[in-house]
Amino acid sequence: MGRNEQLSHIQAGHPLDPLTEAEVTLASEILRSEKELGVNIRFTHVQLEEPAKADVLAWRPGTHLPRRAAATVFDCKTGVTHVATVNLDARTVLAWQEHKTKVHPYGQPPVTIEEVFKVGEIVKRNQGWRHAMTRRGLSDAEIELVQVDPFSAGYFNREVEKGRRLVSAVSYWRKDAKDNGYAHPIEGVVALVDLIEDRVVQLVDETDIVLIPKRSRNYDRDSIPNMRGDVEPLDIVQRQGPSFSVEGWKVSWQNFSFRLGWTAREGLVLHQIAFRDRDRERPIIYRASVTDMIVPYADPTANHFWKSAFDAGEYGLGKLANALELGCDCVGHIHYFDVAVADDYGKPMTMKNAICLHEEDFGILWKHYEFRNGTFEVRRSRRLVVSFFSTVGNYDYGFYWYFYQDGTIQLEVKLTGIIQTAGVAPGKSYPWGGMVADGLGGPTHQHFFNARLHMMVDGERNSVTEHEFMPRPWGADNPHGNVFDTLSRTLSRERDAAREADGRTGRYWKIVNPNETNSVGGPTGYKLLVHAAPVMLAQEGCYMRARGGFASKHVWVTRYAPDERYAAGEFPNQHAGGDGLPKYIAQNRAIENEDIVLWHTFGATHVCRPEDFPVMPVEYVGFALRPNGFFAENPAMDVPPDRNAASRDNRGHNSCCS
Ligand SMILES: [Cu+2]
Repeated sequence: MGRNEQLSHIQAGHPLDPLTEAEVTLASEILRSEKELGVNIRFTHVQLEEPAKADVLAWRPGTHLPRRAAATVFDCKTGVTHVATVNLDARTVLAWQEHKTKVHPYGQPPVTIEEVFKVGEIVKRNQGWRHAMTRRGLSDAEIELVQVDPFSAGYFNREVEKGRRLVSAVSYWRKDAKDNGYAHPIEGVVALVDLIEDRVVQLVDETDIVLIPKRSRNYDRDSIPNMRGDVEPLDIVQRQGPSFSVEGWKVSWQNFSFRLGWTAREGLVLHQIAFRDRDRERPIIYRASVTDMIVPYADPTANHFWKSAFDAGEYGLGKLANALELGCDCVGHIHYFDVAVADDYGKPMTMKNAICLHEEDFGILWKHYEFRNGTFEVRRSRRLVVSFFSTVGNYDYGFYWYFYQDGTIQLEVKLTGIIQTAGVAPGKSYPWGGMVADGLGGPTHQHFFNARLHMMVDGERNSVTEHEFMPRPWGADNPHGNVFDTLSRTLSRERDAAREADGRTGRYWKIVNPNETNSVGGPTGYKLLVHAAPVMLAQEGCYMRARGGFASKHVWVTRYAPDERYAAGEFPNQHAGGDGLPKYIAQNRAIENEDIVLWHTFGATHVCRPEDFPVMPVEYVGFALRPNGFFAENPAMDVPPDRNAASRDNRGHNSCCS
């Protein structure tokens, strides 16, 4: 099939469909020829430039919106960076703008895969670093085996870092190439690497030497000789197939429908989430994704104080996504989506099985036993799962969107993988976190995620209301003392809408459509359920806080603006700070009954424990959106009773309860 045929084929699709391999190729070819890009050009992404929202909403099948691609490219010998938009229909470059990386507030494109791999060689060529290893007792052969981890360098207003494209490299001793290096951190040595000049520009080699912990802590199956023998197979059987249907990038399931998208930075994007309520297709969210992360560490020593990875903006959750495999990550009847992306050189590649779609049983949906007349009704709940996993260095993050039959939408992030570690001198305790093994500590840190939810509850104009519980004083209106109030207010301006959760008052938020009236006379809405976990605990004025300002509040509401896409701004890598949500809300636009975006920061504060090693059991964080005055009654009353044909009780009978 020629490229034109492939393109005309995809043009029959939806304007939000991700680029095909042919479109990725075409986009980089147009850029290469029109801008005369040479061999030194690197691409951080080539992906769909989404059409304007108004155009998408007005689009009808059979009509065509121009296909456009967005790309960020930089010259790996000069660092000169351009942000480009390509019109794939007209085969022209629509926009070509230089992004200034050498002037304040800086901000570099994300670290590429090529750069991740070259840092080890650059560091190992450096005589100072080799000397630091020798000082710590390593032979030449051991030095060759050292694992060098490039880590985003952050920004600390040091002269050496200004205008440079950098990563900081920390090192781990390994017994052999398969050994888990994180069990053997080499403290007191940090190499700041210039990725354009391919050299170490600053080396920290502390005078005091901390003994390298040498006990191996491996997790591959060969390293676990005695696996438990009492795990029987638990098969998920769906003889008649799944209850979802997939049409291109559109998914339909149990009245829900949505479209899938993908970007290098966010990974999975959900578009146009809607619920069919009898005969009405009711929109809920126009676009949903996790746009950034920050993982600030709370250890002030040389190897750790600067660690504050923005895993989305500095690396790319989509770029580092895993190929999921049947029977491993997901079970049951699985539908996988492959995603076409660009490699560092703008060439197309397919991320096989990047997105997983499947159904799960989820316990009881609703139930009642009426003992007076023997009426017994129970329904089992199931949920639709759309997920992907991303491995960013030592950590692995799973992003799981769940849809429930009662209209609930949930995002659960699964945190697993290997913690950052710190060597601790024998006999000493570790003051900056928890000990995980002899001579091995885990620095305390926080993980923050920011979900951007472009809301569209029953239409394009929504408001956010805040609610909290307050005891009512004794008085004529509370004669028995049992009354308490639910205080409510509408967030009217952006600066007033940067909010923290409060467990004591049970503070919560609703996204409502004040132009629609529900069955009991109120606006239709969805409730945001959050966890009142700590926001960023680093001090005001600290660089990681200035750069990751989005993590200082749980809830933000902005008036929709197409160029306000990321919680930490467009170029958080080495950015001096101040971009993203704090900057967006400084405009203090009116947000009541407007086209609004709800941004929710959630996360975990992680004090490491022995059980987190060598691989951490999954920790869960996230949020949910539940219909609240959206439906006229429980929308899952019409779910039929389950047949449970494969279930058996201890007497061998089918345990079907209906
Ligand atoms: Cu952690």
